[in-house]
Order: sequence, then structure tokens, then C-alpha cells
Amino acid sequence: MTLYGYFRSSTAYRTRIALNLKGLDYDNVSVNLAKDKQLEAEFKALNPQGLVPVLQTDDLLLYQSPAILEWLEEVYPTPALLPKDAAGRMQVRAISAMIGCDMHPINNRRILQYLRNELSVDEEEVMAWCNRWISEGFAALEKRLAADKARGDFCYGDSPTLADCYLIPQVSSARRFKVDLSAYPNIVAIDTHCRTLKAFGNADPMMQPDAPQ
Ligand SMILES: N[C@@H](CCC(=O)N[C@@H](CS)C(=O)NCC(=O)O)C(=O)O
Repeated sequence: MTLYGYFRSSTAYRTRIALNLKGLDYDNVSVNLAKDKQLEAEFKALNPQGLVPVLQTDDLLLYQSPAILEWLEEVYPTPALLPKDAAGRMQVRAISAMIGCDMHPINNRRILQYLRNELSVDEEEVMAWCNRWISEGFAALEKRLAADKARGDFCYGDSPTLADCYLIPQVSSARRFKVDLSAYPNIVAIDTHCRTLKAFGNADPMMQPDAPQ
């Protein structure tokens, strides 16, 4: 498999974590978002949306990280990244959606570039924008995590799930946007624990070949 991504892309990062947790080998192709390579015809032939990640297999071109992660889970079910019971799967997918639908998209590069370039918003205000939406999302997620008394070291249960694949990249972004994480002890604890695992560590943006040296 070939993953078209970028070291700092949260959506590529969550895909790398899932691939690593499944123990799957893949080649990396870097699409330099800082140089808007995702908007060039060559990449848009793979994904007309001009967004990473894209995962290429021998016979499929997969796009949209939530769909890619679900596809990985269906095609490579072991180790499972979704719980066995429907209520558990709902919980994991709901946490994933809190991040993937309601937090990440508002702080995505094209949104921030629009704020900067079209609305002439200055860098301090861009940071305030990111802070606002990440903090609001994390505050709600923190309450959910604190309320789950059966939870172990992860977002759900005692082993990594898709929710952790979403959370850890979002924590990285939060740090980049200088969000004060002290109000979210459960999120920080999950992040600290996940980072001790190879699957997460090897997916880290700074471990990628296209990261600045
Ligand atoms: N919903 C999509 C979002 C993908 C996405 O937003 N990718 C970002 C990187 S994290 C991107 O390619 N941004 C390019 C841009 O904003 O121009 C997914 O999860 O795959």
C-alpha cells in the first residue's frame, strides 16, 4: 500500500497510526501541503478534493480518512480497533466524530489560509480561532472521558481504538496552536500513554521522512 500524506497532516497521522496498529507495511509519498502540492493536477487526479490522505492499494484508491480507517478495520480485523458490542462501537465512533467532524475541519489548512489570505486575519487571531474550537471540543471530550468509569488507559476500554487514532494527532495540533491542556487531564493521560506505544511513536509527524531535520 502507498499512503499519500504529509508529516504534519492530522488525517494522514491518524491513518499512519491505524496502519501501524494493524501491523501493515506501506510506502509513504509526501504531498507538500506547505507548497500546495495537494492542489496540483497530479494529486487532484488521485483525489479531486485536493486533500490528503489517499491510500492506494493494488486495486483501490481510498480517500477520506474516516472511510479509510473503517476499511482497514473491515479488511484487516485483527487487532480490532472497534469494540465487539454495538454500544462500544457507537462510543468509539462518536469520539472519533467529535474530533474528525467537529474539531479538525475548522482548523484545517485551507480554512486558516482563507482566514489569512481572504479575510486578512492576523496570525494572533488565527491562533485564537484554533484555540477556541480545539478548547471547546476538548472540554466536551474531557467530560465524556471522565464519565466513563470502565475506561482504562485509552479513549475507550483497555486497548487502542479508532478514537485514539483521532485523538493523538488532535493533541499534537493543540500543542502546535498553543492550547493550554492543563484543563484536560484525561486527554493528556491518554496522549502520554499512547505515545509510549510504537504504533503511535512511529506515526509521529517528526518521525516521518518529510519532516524538517
Ligand atoms: N475529511 C478529510 C479531511 C482531509 C484533510 O482535511 N486533509 C488536510 C490535511 S490534515 C489537507 O489535505 N489539507 C489541505 C488543504 O487544506 O488545502 C479526511 O479525513 O480525509
